[in-house]
Amino acid sequence: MKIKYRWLLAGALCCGCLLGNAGTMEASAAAIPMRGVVEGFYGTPWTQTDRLATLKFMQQQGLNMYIYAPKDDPYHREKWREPYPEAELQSLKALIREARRDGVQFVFAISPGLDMRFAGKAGEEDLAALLTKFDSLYAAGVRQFAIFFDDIRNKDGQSQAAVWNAVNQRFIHKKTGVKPLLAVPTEYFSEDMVTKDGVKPYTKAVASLLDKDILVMYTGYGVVCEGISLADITKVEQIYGRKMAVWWNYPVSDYRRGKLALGPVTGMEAGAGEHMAAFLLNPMEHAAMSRLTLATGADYAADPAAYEPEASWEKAIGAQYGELAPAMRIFASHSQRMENNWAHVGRPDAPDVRAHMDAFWQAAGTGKEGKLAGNVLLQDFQQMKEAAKTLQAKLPERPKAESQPQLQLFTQLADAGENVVFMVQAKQDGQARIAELFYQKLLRQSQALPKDESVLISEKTAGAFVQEGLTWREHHK
Ligand code: 14T
Repeated sequence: MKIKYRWLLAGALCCGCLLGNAGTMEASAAAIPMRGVVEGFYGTPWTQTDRLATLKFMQQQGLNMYIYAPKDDPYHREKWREPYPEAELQSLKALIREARRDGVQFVFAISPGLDMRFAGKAGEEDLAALLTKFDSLYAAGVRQFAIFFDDIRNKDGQSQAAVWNAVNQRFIHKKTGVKPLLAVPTEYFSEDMVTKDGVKPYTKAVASLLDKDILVMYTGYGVVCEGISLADITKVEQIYGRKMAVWWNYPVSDYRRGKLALGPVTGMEAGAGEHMAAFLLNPMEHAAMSRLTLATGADYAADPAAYEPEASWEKAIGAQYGELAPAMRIFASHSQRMENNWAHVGRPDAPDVRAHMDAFWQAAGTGKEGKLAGNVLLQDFQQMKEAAKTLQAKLPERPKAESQPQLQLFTQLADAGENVVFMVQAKQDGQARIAELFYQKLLRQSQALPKDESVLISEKTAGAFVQEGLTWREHHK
């Protein structure tokens, strides 16, 4: 009951003030001035309900900026020139009103780079179209704007800078009450800004031409990377001649959609926060499950020097899941690391369980020690299964729907892992026929696992252990 109540409180239908100060983060003097969420992922944009609930949640967390930039809102990117239809405009207005009530600055972003024309008459037309679009959103109540040129082919820094500056001078400076313009350049991570010979031409052009009062966003040394080092952010600060705004690509999961990113913000080097004009987290398309990370990001941005990822994460789990916290801690622990060929961020999945597995394989065949290591692992798998069962039964609707596939896979992996231990123990007890039965079961279990990457959890821990069990069998026939 308690837990459902908390979710209701944080939901769209209720009043955040009832929550009192639970979970509220007081921003210290050292807080990063602008902190919040950039809805900037590819994939199904958040619903109106998601956004309204997130704005309330942000207020509770002391987050003060929401950038509206869903890649797959046609009127944000592909059809950026077209005005919002009346219904969509009404929805945006409701968000703008809610944001104001919540003390959150609503920023409207546009991504015109797919087909914007920069030169001659066509260039003037497109600039006019952009200004008209911004005008309509100003009329709707927006008081801060952004122009993004990420993930496009055009690398004409001079022309892009001319657009940012023209909008800055003809719109941002002219309208009353409008806050500084935000910009995402095409080279938006530091590895892409420089070569061994120095700053690349695009970045050089933008950095030298861009009006000094325009805020520039960047994602770190990579698009999705381990953290922000002091050296990196000061290097980019030097290049751009201003403090940078950080667009943090965690917990966003659009490049690995089968996985939930449920860990804390990590990798922020001491002192880096003092150089951030803004810290904005790009979330998952799963709004409810994004909240664990968002809460830790709020803690980080409120006081970077005092931030401790583990403590903040524990606090967030407790505040958001109440009596379900122990189960959620186990599940979330197995779903933190986001990694593929080019992306790598987040703590490793369940390193404690991974260590138990390593100890188990070390001890396999060593009699008593092997038995003990196996029993430790059996306990882990038991806890995992119980956690999944509890969450399946008791999670509120939204988080349950968002984590359903991963909860199911989590159960499958724990079942199969348990079976690996049984198989190895039987074999070591000299019970070859029983070991064979466990192996047959393991085969069936492993064949029932998803064959693609559409559902992912604990790839290098619970996931890998199943494969390790099969490999072990190959060597112990
Ligand atoms: F604007 C940027 F700061 C940015 O991060 N842009 C996109 C962003 O919308 C997306 O959510 C994020 C994570 O996938 O990364 C950027 O998009 C990319 C970049 C790549 F290099 C998507 C795929 C890539 F290969």
